Amino acid sequence: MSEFSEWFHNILEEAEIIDTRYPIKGMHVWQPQGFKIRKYALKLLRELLDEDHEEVLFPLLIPEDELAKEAIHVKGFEEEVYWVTHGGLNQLNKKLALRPTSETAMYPMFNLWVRSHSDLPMKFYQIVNTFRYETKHTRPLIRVREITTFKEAHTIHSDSKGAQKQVERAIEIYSNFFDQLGIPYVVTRRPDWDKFPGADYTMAFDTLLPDGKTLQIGTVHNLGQTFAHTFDITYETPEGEHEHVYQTCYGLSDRMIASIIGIHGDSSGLSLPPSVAPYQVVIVPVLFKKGAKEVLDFCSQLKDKLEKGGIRVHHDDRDIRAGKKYYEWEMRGVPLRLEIGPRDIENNKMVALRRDTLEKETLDYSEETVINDLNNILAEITKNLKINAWNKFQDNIRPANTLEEARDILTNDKGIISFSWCGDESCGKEIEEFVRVDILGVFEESTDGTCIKCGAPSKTIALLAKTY
Ligand code: A5A
Ligand code: MG
Ligand code: ZN
Repeated sequence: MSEFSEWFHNILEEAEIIDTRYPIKGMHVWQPQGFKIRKYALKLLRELLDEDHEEVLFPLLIPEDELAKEAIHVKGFEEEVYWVTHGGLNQLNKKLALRPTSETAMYPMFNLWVRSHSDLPMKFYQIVNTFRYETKHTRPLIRVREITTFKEAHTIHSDSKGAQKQVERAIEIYSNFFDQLGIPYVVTRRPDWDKFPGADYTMAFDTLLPDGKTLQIGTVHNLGQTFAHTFDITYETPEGEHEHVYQTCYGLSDRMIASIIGIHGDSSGLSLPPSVAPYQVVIVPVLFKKGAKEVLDFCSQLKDKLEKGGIRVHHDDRDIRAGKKYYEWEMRGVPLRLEIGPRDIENNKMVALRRDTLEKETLDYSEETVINDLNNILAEITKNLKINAWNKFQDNIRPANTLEEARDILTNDKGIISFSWCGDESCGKEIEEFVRVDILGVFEESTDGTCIKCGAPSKTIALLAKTY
């Protein structure tokens, strides 16, 4: 196990995020702390999507014949599908698949729902569990067989331009989401041999975990008319003709939580962005024999005040050593800790420790401004987490001019390599073979260089990385 892997598994356990002892490989239990982080992350996501999408909920089971209808799609998933074959003691005459994703659950219904051009566009999403019998090494939150937090959006458009625009819009929504969490990312167009089964093309978000491997944290697919033809999804044009629709879909998973944990965490444990922290502030009373009651009363009142002001706050008045409390809240990633003793109350002060910097400072306490003051610090923490994460990310993207150079960098420093590529599949495959990692995708169009493999004028700048 790599150092990061070990850290990651330990923190999931110690911070009570996920219990991995459930007796099915790749299926885990969300514990209360993890569930809260997940809940707040989904709250941010729903706020973004609810602007112009509608939330729906489809059944978990998909009839075999619907799943099989779209040949390319089913081919891509056939090795990963779990099947329900029995109802009680009776063998079902039609097997039912546990959804690996919901195109083939939704699109037969879209066939019924879409009527007229005036219905379009339609934009739906659902947040559900999906099941994939992954054969690569499973890891909690990163590669699971029950994806418990699968957010999938599905949109329907009357023309190709509408679908294309929606791809851009989805990239904007996901960028906004990851920005709020301070998670750095790069967006690439996946090579054709690595696109979503059934898509015209796939755009993907990748981030970098501390061990130098990238993690695909989201994908946006332009489905063109492939599924529309398969499921005969048509609309009536103003002229009374029947035309097939254009579709997109885009998804996120538990990996969003994995990246919050993995990217912001450090040797002291979690370090959570305030927007998803179960507690944003913890108050630790500093007690001496004399004046203990006053301090506890002050801290309780402060807690009530902050709570009313909309801050998620906890008053840790347990009768244990303060040092133990400090250790625990740091490990759990609480963004801001306030330490308040009798002297502080007397002087209208409080000591604050920021989890992101682990630095202490003494703040002025004023009843009128305390909520505003703390919110400002929380906003600073959010900003600082993001800046640090992006700096680390950008430091780990390195250009390479030759394949040998690319291989050396990947061996010594890991991270992401940028290189010029002619765009040919055969060159791409040979590059992957030589450096023994995957091409993430095309980062941008550029004719400035020559292909790192064949020397022909390049068409693109693409990225290479060892991936999860
Ligand atoms: N219907 C589309 C949206 C779809 O299924 N796309 S996808 O196959 O690319 O999956 C969406 C996202 O789920 C991926 O970008 C990846 O971040 C995540 N994902 C895929 N398999 C996963 C697994 N086994 N464990 C955790 N996350 C996974
Ligand atoms: Mg897969
Ligand atoms: Zn080439």
